Parts: sequence; C-alpha cells; structure tokens
Amino acid sequence: MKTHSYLRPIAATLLAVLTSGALFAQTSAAAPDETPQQHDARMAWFREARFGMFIHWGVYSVPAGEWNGKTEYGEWFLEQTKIPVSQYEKYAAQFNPVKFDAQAWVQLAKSAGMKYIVITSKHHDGFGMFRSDATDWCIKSTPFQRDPLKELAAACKAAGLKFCFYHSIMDWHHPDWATRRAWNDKATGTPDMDRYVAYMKVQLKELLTGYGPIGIVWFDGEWEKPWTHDRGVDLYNYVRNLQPKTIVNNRVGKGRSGMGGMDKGQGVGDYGTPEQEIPAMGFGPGVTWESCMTMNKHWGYNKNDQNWKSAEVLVRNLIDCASKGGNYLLNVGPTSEGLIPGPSVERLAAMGRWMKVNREAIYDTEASPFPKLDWGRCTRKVSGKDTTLYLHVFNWPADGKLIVPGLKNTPRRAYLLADQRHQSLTTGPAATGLCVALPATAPDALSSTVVLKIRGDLRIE
Ligand code: JFZ
Repeated sequence: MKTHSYLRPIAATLLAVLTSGALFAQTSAAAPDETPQQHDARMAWFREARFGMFIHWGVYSVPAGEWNGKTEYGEWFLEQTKIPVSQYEKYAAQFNPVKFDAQAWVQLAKSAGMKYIVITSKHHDGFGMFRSDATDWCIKSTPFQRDPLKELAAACKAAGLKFCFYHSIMDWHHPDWATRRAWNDKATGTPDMDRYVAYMKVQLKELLTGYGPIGIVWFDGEWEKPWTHDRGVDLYNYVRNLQPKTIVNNRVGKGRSGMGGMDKGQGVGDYGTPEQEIPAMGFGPGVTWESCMTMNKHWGYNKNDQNWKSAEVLVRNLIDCASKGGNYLLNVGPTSEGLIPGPSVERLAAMGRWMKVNREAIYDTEASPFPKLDWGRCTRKVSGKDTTLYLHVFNWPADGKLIVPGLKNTPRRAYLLADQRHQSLTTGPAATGLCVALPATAPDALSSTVVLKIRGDLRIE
C-alpha cells in the first residue's frame, strides 16, 4: 500500500524469493480484471484488520466428538466414523441451537478486537448452515428453522464487522462429488462434477446475493482429485462477478502447498492460508496471508477437548502474525445449543483486554524490519517521513535494558503504550544497537509494548 504500486509485484516476488528461500508463486497478484492499485484497494481492509474469528459450526456438534467409545472426532466426524450418510443425517433432527444469539457472538468477537467473522456455510459434510433452496440438507431440516447466517450477517453489519463464509468444495454428502464415499448410502447413479459445480454455484449465488456484502469467501477441501485448476479459476471468477469486492482465499485453486498454505506453482485466489502454523518469516510486502488456528485441538466442537492454549500464547500468536505482515484467524467451535464454549469466551475476553491497550500496535501495521528479536517481536507504521516502531516485549529484561539490535536512529520519543501519560523512557546508543531503559516490571505479563517514534529513514545495521 505504501510502496509504489507499479513496483509492487516485482518487489514482492524478489522479496518472497529472498526471505522464504523457496520459489513460491504469489497468491496476492492482481486478478486479471484489475490493476495492482485496484487490487490493493480491494485487499486494504483485510490487511489492516489483522485479526478475525473463524467459526466451525454444524450438525457434528450434536455428537460433540464422541462415537463408539472414542472421543477424538470433530467436523470430520462423518469421514472418520464412516457411518452411513443416512444415519449421519439424523443428527440434523437433533440440532436445535435455541441459545444461539448472533449479537452476542459478534459482540464477543468485536470486544476481542476481531474485525471479521468467517463462518462455515457448508463444511465437508455438505450440510448448509443457511436456508438453501438448492437442497434439504441444510438448516431447514432441523427443528431450529431460523437462518443463523442471516442473523450473523445482520449483527456483523450493525457492529461494523465484515461477514465472511467458509464454503467447502469437497462434499461427502452430495452424490455428484466424484470421489464418492463407500458409506454414502443415499447416492445413486454416476457422479457428475459439472452437475456438482452447478449445485455449488446455486448455493454460492444464494450466499452472495442474500446476505449483504461478503468480505471473504474462504474455500477449502480443494485437494481431492476431482477439483482442478481450471475449475478453480472458473469458481474464482464466478464469485468475483457476483460481488466484485469480495476477497477469495487461495484454496479455491490447486496451488496450495501443504499446511504451509502458500502457493507453489500455478495458484488462484487473493491470499495464502497457513493452517495451524505461523510462518517462520513473512513473505515481503504485497504478499497477503492469514494463519488459521484452533484454541484447543479441534475446529468443530469436541466436548472432551480441554487442550486450551493460554491467553498468553494466543496474544503472542496474534503479535507474531502481525510482525510478519499476516493475519490471525482464530477459531471457535460452538455447541449444538448455540453457545461458544466458556474457555473460548474467557480467552477472547483476555485478548480484548490486551487489545484495548495495544490495538494501535496491531491494526494497519507492517511487518518488522528486524529478522529476529530475542525478547519478542516488532511491528511498524510509516506515515510520511515518520516511522513508529512497536516493540512487543515478551521477555522483560531483568536488568531493565532493552537492546534493539542494530538500530542506529535516535528516537524522538520512547514510551510504554500501557502508560496513559506516555512518559518518556530514556534511550541511548549501546554496543549492539539502541538501548531503551525500562521500569523494573512489565506492565502486562502477556506482552508489553514499547513505542519508538523515529523521524527520517530507518537505519538498521
Ligand atoms: C481443513 C479442513 O479439512 C478442516 O476441517 C478445517 O476446516 C480446516 C480449517 O481446514 O483442514 C485441512 C485441510 C487440508 C489438510 C489437512 C487439514 N491436508 O491437506 O492435509
């Protein structure tokens, strides 16, 4: 955004090659229908947002991870238990999330500092969490009857959050998905992928015309054989024709390289999707990415999974993503009653308390200019001739001296973001960089932010 945009694609490619050590194709190049400037404008809200909520919700929340004495299941319940589709369908009759409150979910996300919500409109089990005219295998077949996506779209609009949906390409339920499962006892005839794509497009048209502006379509399940690069290009264009401003992730195509999530070779889509990991380094300016991660071990609700990450880990993951120029998409798995689990709510509240103080060090920041910092991470903002460095201190120095390695500038001001009066901290040159004198104890155990205001170009050796 702040580089000369006509140079951006070249600079981004060079930087990606230099920093990642591998020849990754760019997932952030402008689509054929737009200039690099138009692409930047379309991606701007997403790059500024840095933090979103992922919601995996479906009828698999009824068994809640348990089957036949085993307790390890989540949203892959159908594939992993291999129960007949006709039997799995019965969970729909038990799905009645009467405690669902769209405004409460959106407020929870908003007060955590999240700027967008991505919810499963359809996961791999094919079940539609919205009232679709294309099939009965959707929320219409539950006692609930309401349309949770309509309610969430309205609540997001009112709260100023972007509403987005996850839509699985792979579909274990639909008879035309060509790698049909042996346990799909409902399917007859020969699978026909063209017919399947037509079905998927009807549902996507419903979602892209009946739920207001859609921030992102987050595709997934693209890795099986029946899905091809050409089908990916066609689907990408289909979505953008319906809503030109919508952002589409790279799982619409076949370019993604494993859990690292970035494209290798021929890609489609607007950004890369690392899963359950944060890249060791960023990919340079102009490459857009988002790490999606769980709070415990499952995406979908699992009543026995108490492997919760601490608020400290979650806050530091968010900072880690921002320091590398990426977004953090943090998952919750609501119950079949319509509740977000208590441990998730507690952690989101803790993140919100942290964000209230430190938000300016996360939103609309750029990646760290330092390859590595022993004590934490860094984000930065550039405006005109001024640079602000946000030093995220994870490990508070015992001797009160924070060394910023190789920094040659003399900051105009240094202060703690948690200090409402912004009292100046003393800085001075040290043998290995700039030394910032800190108080004895950290203002925040999760991470404390030191702000450095610098005039002129950054000088780092
Ligand atoms: C996918 C989904 O399968 C999963 O249920 C969840 O929705 C997650 C966000 O995305 O996870 C994957 C995708 C691909 C692989 C593994 C998990 N893979 O190729 O090994």
